[in-house]
Amino acid sequence: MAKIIDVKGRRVWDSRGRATVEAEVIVGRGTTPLASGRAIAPSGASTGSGEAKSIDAAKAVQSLNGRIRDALRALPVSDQETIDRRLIELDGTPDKGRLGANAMVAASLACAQADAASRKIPLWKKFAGERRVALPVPQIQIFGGGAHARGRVDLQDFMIVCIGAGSFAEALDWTAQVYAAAGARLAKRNALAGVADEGGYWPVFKSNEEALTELVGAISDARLEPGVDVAIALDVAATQLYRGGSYHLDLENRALSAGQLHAMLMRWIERYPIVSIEDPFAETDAAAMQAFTRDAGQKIQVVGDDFFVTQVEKLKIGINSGACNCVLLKPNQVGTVTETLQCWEAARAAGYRAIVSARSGESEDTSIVHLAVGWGVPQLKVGSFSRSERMAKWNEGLRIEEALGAKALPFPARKLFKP
Ligand code: 2PG
Ligand code: MG
Repeated sequence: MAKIIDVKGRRVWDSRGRATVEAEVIVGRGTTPLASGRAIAPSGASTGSGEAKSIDAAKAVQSLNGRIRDALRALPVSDQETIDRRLIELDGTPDKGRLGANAMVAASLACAQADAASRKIPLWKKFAGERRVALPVPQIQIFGGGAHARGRVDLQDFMIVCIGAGSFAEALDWTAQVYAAAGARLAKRNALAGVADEGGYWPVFKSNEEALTELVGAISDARLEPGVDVAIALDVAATQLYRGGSYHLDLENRALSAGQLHAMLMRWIERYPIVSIEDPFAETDAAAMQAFTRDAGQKIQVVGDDFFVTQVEKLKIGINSGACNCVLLKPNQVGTVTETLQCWEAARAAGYRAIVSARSGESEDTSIVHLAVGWGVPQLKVGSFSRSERMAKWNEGLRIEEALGAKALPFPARKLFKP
């Protein structure tokens, strides 16, 4: 059985050009190295206040090269739970601020990678074991706004879901067509300001609703049928809009009460082929989240991101009070692989859906794609359809789909989102 011989921290750079941390874990028998695994911590811009706390990258490197290395050495690398428990105990704080959630998540994922490498299996297989798995259905951003684009449009993510696609590869083919069509439409109108942090277009629109009409137009331009082939998913990231008890749509120079935002979103659900809305209300506005789930939850996915921050206690409160029906799973919001898995297991047991998600600050690391496949999480969100930190993940999904071949379970899009 391979044991952890060494852990190294390294300061590297993320997709926003900001310093982050990479962990490298070396495993072997005795003192003979057999294999190694690496992982890079991502970072958010629209972070929930309850997220595990990342620390300065240089300090995270010190954590890895010092305390984390000492604590993990000699542990069997296949025992992810013990590794993660050791990290949690060593940190000893509720918010992971001592070791740093960035150092912890990099270490936790790098151990998983090293275990898979030492057993010469892909990472997804470590988690799936002999279970049959499917590729997750992607949510792919076409327009980016909010905290990722200096607020050009107030809502953060206007995404598509290829609900009629028969495979991951087909979903990406359709996405390429929609992404190109959306870009062409914007360029024609001189409304293209650039691309936002996750590679979606940063549009010059007069209203948030214009993004929806343009998105429907782009789907049609791509010769796909809105609501049948391709549907829309939104991340309102409403915590970012919430000031002084109301929701500020700066682009439209107006502030909405929770009731008005609720009514606006309900109207959009009637008018546009929307299948999923993430963080429709602020992380502190539980009553509004419950009311919205009650009214919209039969029809669409109501996703908690900042609202749950991948923390099982918060998820359980949501489940008991009827807030949301889907949870976003971001390993760095909680700090370890095991705690992320616990959140997914609690969601599944309660009949909640889940989406594995990247952050707005990312890297070439593709571990999360393997987590989604290996755990059987049926949806994946990693940003848009440009910028290599995003494409690395979509392309990794294609490799996994190819490797699974006929052994894959059916692609779950049509089952999840029956038109
Ligand atoms: C989100 C993520 C990814 P951030 O809100 O879902 O889109 O953004 O990483 O900035 O929290
Ligand atoms: Mg979000």
